[in-house]
Amino acid sequence: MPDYALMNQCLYEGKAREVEQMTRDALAGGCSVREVLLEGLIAGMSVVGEDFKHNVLYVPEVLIAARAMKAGMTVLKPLLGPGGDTNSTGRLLIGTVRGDLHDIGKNLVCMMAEGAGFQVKDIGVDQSVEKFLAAADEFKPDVVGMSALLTTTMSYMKVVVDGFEQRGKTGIKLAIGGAPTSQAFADEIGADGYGADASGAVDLFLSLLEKKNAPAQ
Ligand code: B1M
Repeated sequence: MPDYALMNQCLYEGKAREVEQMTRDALAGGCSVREVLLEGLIAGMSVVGEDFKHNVLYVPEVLIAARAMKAGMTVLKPLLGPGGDTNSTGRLLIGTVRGDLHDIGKNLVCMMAEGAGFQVKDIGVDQSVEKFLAAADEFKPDVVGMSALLTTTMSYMKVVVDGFEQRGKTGIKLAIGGAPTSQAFADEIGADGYGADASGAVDLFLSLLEKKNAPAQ
């Protein structure tokens, strides 16, 4: 059993190399990708979040911790990569909405979606409605996913939803996620669904795909 408390502490202190090595060691020791992700990485980041909230940590420390988290995620990514039944999957366009620079959760969603066989186009952070629309024209997604971590940026999701509505969505399903969002908020802004976490997001994308491909009644 890996010392997840130590791994969490290393992540907290931003020791990227140590976190990367511990991630490798945990996998080599037979731990599942899911366990290492949840117990080793996400648990450590939650403590960072709490201390950030209470002004124990400030932006530079959080950025360094985020870099350590990404180092661990880089090891896990190939193991979450495409495999399985690619016939049942679709195309996902995803980005963090305008004004918002948070991308760790979005990146995790991308990895899990790729793991489920989705073709993923990630347009990055701080993306305007125009960028979402232009990327959709080019990539032709089945699902467009939006991420927001700030209460001040989540309202921009409605701008994106409205942008797609005004243009006629042509069957594209719109999904949202990120800590301040909820199913109630998705309903309020007219999005097609909300995913609470990365695996919930993948379940959502799959169910939206099923709805999209269902024969019209
Ligand atoms: Co920011 N930050 N931050 N931050 N930051 C939060 C979000 C905050 C809650 C911290 C706090 O006060 N406790 C707070 C928001 C408060 C609020 O709005 N209610 C906050 C703030 C205030 C800010 C700044 C304004 C701080 C400042 O400058 N004064 C600033 C804003 C910058 C900006 O975006 N314009 C800022 C900056 C930053 C950093 C740059 C330092 C860094 C981001 C680095 C990066 O992402 N590259 C950062 C970080 C790291 C955080 C915390 C600590 C961690 C976020 C994270 O990565 N979590 C965060 C506190 C927290 O969340 N506890 C915080 C781990 C990740 C795996 O979870 O992102 O929730 P999460 O993603 C989950 C789900 O939400 C979901 O699945 C993911 C995986 O399970 N999900 C989706 C996400 N997207 C989805 C999309 C989907 C479906 C599910 O479908 C499409």
